Formats: sequence, C-alpha cells, structure tokens
Amino acid sequence: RLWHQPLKHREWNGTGSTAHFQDIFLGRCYIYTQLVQPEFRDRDCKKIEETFRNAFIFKDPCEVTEEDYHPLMELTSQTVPCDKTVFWSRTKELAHQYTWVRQEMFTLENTLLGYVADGLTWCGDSGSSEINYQSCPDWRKDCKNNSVSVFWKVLSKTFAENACGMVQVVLNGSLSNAFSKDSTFGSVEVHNLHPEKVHTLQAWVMHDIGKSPSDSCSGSSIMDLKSIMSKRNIKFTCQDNYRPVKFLQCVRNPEDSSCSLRM
Ligand code: DN4
Repeated sequence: RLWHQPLKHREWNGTGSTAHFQDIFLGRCYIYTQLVQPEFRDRDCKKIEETFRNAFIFKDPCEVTEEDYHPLMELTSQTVPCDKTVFWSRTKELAHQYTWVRQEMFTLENTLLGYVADGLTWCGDSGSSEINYQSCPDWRKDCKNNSVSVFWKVLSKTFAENACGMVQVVLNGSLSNAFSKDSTFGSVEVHNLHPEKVHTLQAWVMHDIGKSPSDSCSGSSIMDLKSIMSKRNIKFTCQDNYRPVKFLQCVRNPEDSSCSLRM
C-alpha cells in the first residue's frame, strides 16, 4: 500500500522549513510592497513567491546553485541609493535597530528579498514538489551550498555589487576578531564591492555594553580588512563605538557608566 504512505523525506541535521513558509513569504511580500516601500506596489508577489519556490523545489537541497536563484534576482531587482548601504557581521540586531531609526538606510534585510526571507528556513526534495518541513541541511554539518545559504550568498553578492558611494559596516568588537574573512561579509561582500562605484568603506566597531571589549579599530583583524580594501583601491576608515549606534545601545542600558553625558 505504498501509495498511502506519507512521502518520506531525507533526514538532515538542521531544522525543517519554517511552518507556513509560503504564507509568511507572501504576506511579508505584500507588507513590503504595499506598506514599507510603496514604490514597489506594482510588483507581483504571487509571481515572486512562485519564482522563489521554483528555485529550490524538486532539487536535492545540497545541490542548489547560484544560477537557480537568478530568475528570482532578475524579477526583484532593487537599487539602494548611494551612501545608504549598511553591511553587518555578528551585529544583526544592532544594525537593524540602526536602519529602523534611520529609515533611509538599508541593510540587506531592508530590501525586498532580504525582508521576505529574513529568519526563514526552506528546502525541497529531489523528486517531489513538496517543501520539507521535517528537516533541512545544516550548513556546517551537511553541506555549505544548501538552498538557504546559496540564497544568502547570491543576495549578499548582488547587494554588494550594487552598492555605491560611501558604504558602512557594523562590526562586533566584543568578539576576538571583529572582522572575519570566513563570514559572508568577509568572504562575499567585501570582494564584490566595485571600486569604481564605492569610494569608501567606513567600519564601526561596536562593543557590547556589559562585555569587555575584545577587538577594536587598532586590532589585527581590522588591519586585515584595511589591507584588503587598500588592495581593492577603496578607501577605508574605522571608528570604535560610533556615536549614533552607541546611543541605541544606551537606550537599552541608560544606567551604564559609558552612557553618561561624558561618554
Ligand atoms: P554573521 O553574523 O556571522 O552571519 C549571519 C548569518 O549567516 C548567520 O545566520 C550565519 O549562520 C550565516 N552564515 C555565516 N557565514 C556563512 C557561510 N559561510 N555559509 C552559510 N551561512 C553562513 O555575519 P556574516 O558576515 O556572515 O553575514 C552578514 C552579512 O551578509 C550582512 O552584511 C548581510 O548583508 C549578509 N547576510 C545576511 C543574512 C541574513 O539576513 C545571512 C547571510 C548574509 P550561523 O553562524 O548563525 O550558523 O540572515
């Protein structure tokens, strides 16, 4: 009675696709195109959701390629104004708090595709049109090129290629290496900035309030970043605890001594 058995997916080490994945994707797409950035109000969310799904269904989730996402990239192209791009690495929440307050600034998750996919997991199965809600590959334990990580890689690459003017990155100075060559920022974004369009990369190294600072603009990881940028002909500047971002940290920790008037 094989035909009565529920389809058995392969088992992976990561959590399965987010429950209600398609509804969340479609709902977020409508929120973004109708309310967040109404200049996108004529984009076809159903078409976008279908194109997204077609990139990974019927495929082994460890064999999804960058090309699989190209039709989606073409359908959702978006330009971010010059001087408004904000990259981040290990500082997601803080970077998002910053762009929430400075509405004209954009992290990747403030663009349409980053917004709809933020925090979600999805994978398919070779030989079936179903989304696998049981398990999906973990990028460390199963495969680096899975449906989710390939998506973020392509999206991060395109986001960096499109950046122009002065660009920012928020880095975490409470880690021993604020800059890591293995991160998406260090392995993808930095190498896809176009020197003929981006004149300066400005790094902000932020220390978490209540943790001891471990790295700073004068540390060796930032020196590595500086030298990569100099080889790429892009000017580099760095500032520890950039005040506008520090103010956001202080909203949460008003009593901390570093948040007094003399900070
Ligand atoms: P991160 O804070 O180290 O990582 C951000 C996310 O990417 C985490 O969920 C990581 O997973 C995952 N990740 C990191 N490296 C890889 C990799 N080599 N393969 C697969 N997944 C990876 O910061 P980051 O520098 O790696 O990435 C942040 C930058 O890239 C930002 O400037 C964004 O524009 C873009 N980005 C955004 C997202 C997102 O919104 C994801 C990836 C890239 P884990 O270490 O927590 O397991 O989710």
